[in-house]
Amino acid sequence: MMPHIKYKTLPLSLILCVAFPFLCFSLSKTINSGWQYSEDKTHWQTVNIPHTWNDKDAFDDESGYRRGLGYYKKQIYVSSQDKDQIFYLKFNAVNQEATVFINGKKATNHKGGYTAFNVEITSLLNFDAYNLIEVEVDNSHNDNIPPLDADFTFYGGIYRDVELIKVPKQHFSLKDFASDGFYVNYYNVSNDKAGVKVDILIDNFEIKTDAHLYLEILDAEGNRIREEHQGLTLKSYKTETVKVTFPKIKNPKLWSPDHPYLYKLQLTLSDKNGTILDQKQSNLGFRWATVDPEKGFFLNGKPIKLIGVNRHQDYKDYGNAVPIDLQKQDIHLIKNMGANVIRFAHYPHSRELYKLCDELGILVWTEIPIVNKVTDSKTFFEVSDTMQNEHIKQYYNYPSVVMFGYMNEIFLRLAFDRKSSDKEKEALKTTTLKLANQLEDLTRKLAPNHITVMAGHLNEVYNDTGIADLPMLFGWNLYFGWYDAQIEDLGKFLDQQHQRFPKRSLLLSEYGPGADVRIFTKTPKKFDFSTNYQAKLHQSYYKQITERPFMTGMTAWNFADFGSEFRGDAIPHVNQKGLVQYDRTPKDIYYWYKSVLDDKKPFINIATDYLEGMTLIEEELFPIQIYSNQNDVNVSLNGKSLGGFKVKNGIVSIDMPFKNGNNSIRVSTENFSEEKTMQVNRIEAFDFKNFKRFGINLGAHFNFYDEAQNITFVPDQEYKKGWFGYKDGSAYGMTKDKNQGLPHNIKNTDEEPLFQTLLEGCTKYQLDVPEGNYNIKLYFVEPQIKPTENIYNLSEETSESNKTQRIFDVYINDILIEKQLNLAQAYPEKYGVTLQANIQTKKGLTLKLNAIEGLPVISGILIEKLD
Ligand code: GCB
Repeated sequence: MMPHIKYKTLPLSLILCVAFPFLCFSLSKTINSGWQYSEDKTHWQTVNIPHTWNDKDAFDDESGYRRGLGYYKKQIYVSSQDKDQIFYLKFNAVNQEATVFINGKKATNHKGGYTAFNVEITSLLNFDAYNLIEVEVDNSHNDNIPPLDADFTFYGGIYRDVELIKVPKQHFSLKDFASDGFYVNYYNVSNDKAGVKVDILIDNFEIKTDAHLYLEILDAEGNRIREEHQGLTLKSYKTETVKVTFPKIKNPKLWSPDHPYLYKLQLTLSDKNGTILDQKQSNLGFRWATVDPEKGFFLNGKPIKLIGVNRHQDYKDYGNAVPIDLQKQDIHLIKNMGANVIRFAHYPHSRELYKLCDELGILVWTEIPIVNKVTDSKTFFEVSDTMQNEHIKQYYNYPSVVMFGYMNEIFLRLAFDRKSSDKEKEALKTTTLKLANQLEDLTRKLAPNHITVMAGHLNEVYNDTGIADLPMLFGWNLYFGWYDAQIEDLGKFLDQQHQRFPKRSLLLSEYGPGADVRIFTKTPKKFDFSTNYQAKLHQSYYKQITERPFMTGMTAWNFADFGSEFRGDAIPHVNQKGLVQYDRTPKDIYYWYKSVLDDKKPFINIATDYLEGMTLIEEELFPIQIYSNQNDVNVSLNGKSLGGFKVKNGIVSIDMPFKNGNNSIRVSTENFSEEKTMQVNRIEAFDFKNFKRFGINLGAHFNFYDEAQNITFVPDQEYKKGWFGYKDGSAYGMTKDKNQGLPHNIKNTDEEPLFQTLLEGCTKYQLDVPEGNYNIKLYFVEPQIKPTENIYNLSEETSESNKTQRIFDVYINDILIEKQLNLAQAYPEKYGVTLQANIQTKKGLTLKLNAIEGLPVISGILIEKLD
């Protein structure tokens, strides 16, 4: 909406500028389209910004992602009409090192992939001609640029907007770490009054001259409620700092997640004749945030429990080059879930998103990517310092930002380091502390009204070194019930910490298990990747945090699944701890959070991540969770009422007597209802009635829905007469032993969860199917991995290599299917292998794996009745 301006009080030129904005002389435009990109400067292709060269290869099993150089070039025409203007290029983010050339001459080099940088290019331009911009981008490992190491993919490329900025010789400074050239500070903010001070930097690219500065504050309706004029004399070729203090505003409307009321600050610079030179604006939100080690987080003097998410910026099929509109949908989804806080992890995200947090009412923790370890090089220290300067100065004016951070799990690599001597480790601790102190001081100096933060992993080193007491708020990233111990241990740990360090304010800055929507089980277990385990962990954590007043809050890891190239979770190269999938389809747990956090409108969700094509066996009941923010709900199945239920902790859990075929669940309150239909294949035990296809996930306690074949592989069991199961052998996989069991990237398949669990030492498996002709598919993989290939794991243990050869013959009903199957020898490492055969039987199928050497292994069986 156009602000309502009282023209009478403005100089003529300002009136003209407001009425005819084209009269303003500063201009910033994106130049994102039609860049040429090459990896070798020989073969060029046309691309648009945002762009990354790792959107595909970071998910490719064979290639791994290319970390190295990428070249970009583009021509821009500059007219001599603009010869009195000053030109800048602004790169909003290039990962991770960029060298910019204009017409063949080096203009700048920038290190760090997540903050913006500007370069002034005026003297390098040719007028009335095309000018060549070239950018050499490097995302190879660089010991001087954080992050050195982290659990996310470092996609290379120019992945945020590139802007061409053209300004008159006097303008709001573009030189202060690519900030907007002004910084908003609030003073004496309370319910009764609120003060605003603005520090403004103005660059003069000429000899001494007079200018005029005009600042106004508009309310949300566009009414001007404050204005300040200031005459200036700008020194020759200097940057001037101007401080403007507005008289306090009475009875201000405060900003909060529930009422994100925003004022607007508008800044106008004009020359001595009143001609407008430059304009800027910013959101203003009156709020003050504090933390208390006993009572938690306070906003505007009121306690509020911070409950929200961490967010990574990448997105399925886009890498980090995600269109901004798609990214904005994330923020809406997060708000819709009822969250009141986002930790933008582990680096600054697009500025547009912070602006959206201002508007929607979400508190923000933002940080720079100093993750897992540091080095003691001078350059690393300098780059870290510059990065935090850029970060704070570029993100300072968003009222949603209340927390500035600078390190995550900075002792992670040290804790796992088995090579360095004690002396070397001590030296690294000292270096890390030195950098932490330096950055803490810098952050407090640059952002004196913000809360400083840092996050650590489960290790005493954060206490021993005292690093946890540097920031005003310390975040623990805790994975009890995943990498460590049990879900219930969270509260105990936090209580102990609180007791030992009563002056320290705490946040649970990360938590959560991996979860794959294709995996479900009645008996959720650690590391099974089931959505049921995800529900169990999050629901318990929420309870444990909300019942502890000293905890400021919790931010789930992670809002969405994200790319982490070296990982082999149930989907390889993806960290699956998201509340929503990589393409942002919500997992059930997202809706559970909504049911406990958002009470604005009645809400019901039937948790059905895993119900697609479900197979159930005879009388089996399956527990279904229903999520709602209502107190009571009525539930019916296939038109028959199952009764009324009390909702506790947002949940009603019901063992559902599903029938074979389509089932419809209806959940209702007085004036609101929700319905879902699902397909169940109920197979009757002991006679295989309703049986057409039957899949078993060998060695697993969970169901796996295989989308490509549209079938659910049921959990394994010991043989029961007339039914199916193993006669010997033992489960080997994710849940048997943490290290053995960590999921690995299995090649040649998308059905990892089927392969990742298996039976070892099984020589006989029986299915008592009726007479018929069957197609039988057997799934195999050699499960042992070398310790060096062990994936990212926060536990202290390592796996041992005991790679032994296994050779076995495969028979079905005494018919030889495969002689001397030797998976390790005949196939590449961790390669999914299937064997298929048609077998006619009078009664039953008996699979025999006759060992010649070592213990036989098998991952799955799928049988299809042909007639
Ligand atoms: C952590 C890290 C985060 C990882 C996460 C995980 O503690 O801070 O970067 O992605 O654990 O999933 O292991």
